[in-house]
Amino acid sequence: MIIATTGTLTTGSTFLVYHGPYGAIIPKMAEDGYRAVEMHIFDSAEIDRKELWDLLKTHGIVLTSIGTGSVYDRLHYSLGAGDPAVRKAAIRHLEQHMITAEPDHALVILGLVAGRVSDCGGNLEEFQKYLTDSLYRLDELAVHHDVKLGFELMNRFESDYLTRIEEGVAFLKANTFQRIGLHLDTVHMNIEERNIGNAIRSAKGYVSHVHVADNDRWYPGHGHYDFRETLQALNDIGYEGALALETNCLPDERESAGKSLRYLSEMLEELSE
Ligand code: LER
Ligand code: MN
Repeated sequence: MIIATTGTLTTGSTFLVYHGPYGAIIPKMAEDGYRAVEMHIFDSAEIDRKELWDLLKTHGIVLTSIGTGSVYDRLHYSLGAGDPAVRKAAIRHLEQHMITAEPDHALVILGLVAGRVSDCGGNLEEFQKYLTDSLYRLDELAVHHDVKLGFELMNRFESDYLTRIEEGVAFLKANTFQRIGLHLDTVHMNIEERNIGNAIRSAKGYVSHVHVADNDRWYPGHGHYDFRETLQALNDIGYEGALALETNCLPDERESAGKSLRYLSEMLEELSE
């Protein structure tokens, strides 16, 4: 497992770890000891991809994943929307992220952008059909760009479709996607799962990405989430992907980055003993 921090160009929010221009935040991540990052990007067509990739290579940082949810908040793009133009715009938008992800064959997150049944007038059957059709199209594009996709299971307050691991596994088993796996998040599992360790173990072969944050979205070790149980279960199923720190940068960026890295590194070390 590799510990990835998070970064974004967006400033003025405490959500995620490093905020600011790539030229400022990527050197800081490396200085703080990180070797991997998940970048949250509003629109991949607007960023300077060459600058991003040159900086990542110069500082020895792997791009594990791209967070995509801000387009749902800002433009309400949704893969299960009733309006075909909205679904098409969402797919076109996500393909731009796949192009950004190409050099490291990174994973593009399908979280908030998957949408909600309420985006489809509350019609569950239509929503399921539209979302599944969109996912098959994205899956083809992911094969073409040689990248991965992670369907994020989110809690009931942020999603109204597929919130538990059991449901996510059943959905993937019922389909034949080549590049789509489940993306877990400790904050969501903490709300939705009865037994987190057993739920993770039941998803063997299906987990492609993991977000980590304590139960209050601060750095791991701040609250009462049982990271030892989660890391043990991920280890048990042979998970070798990222633990991406989707935390708030509280009390400040450097302290949250440092504490997260120390806490998780020590726990991973214990597991490997
Ligand atoms: C997105 O990755 C996520 O986990 C959401 O809770 C953020 O709103
Ligand atoms: Mn998440």
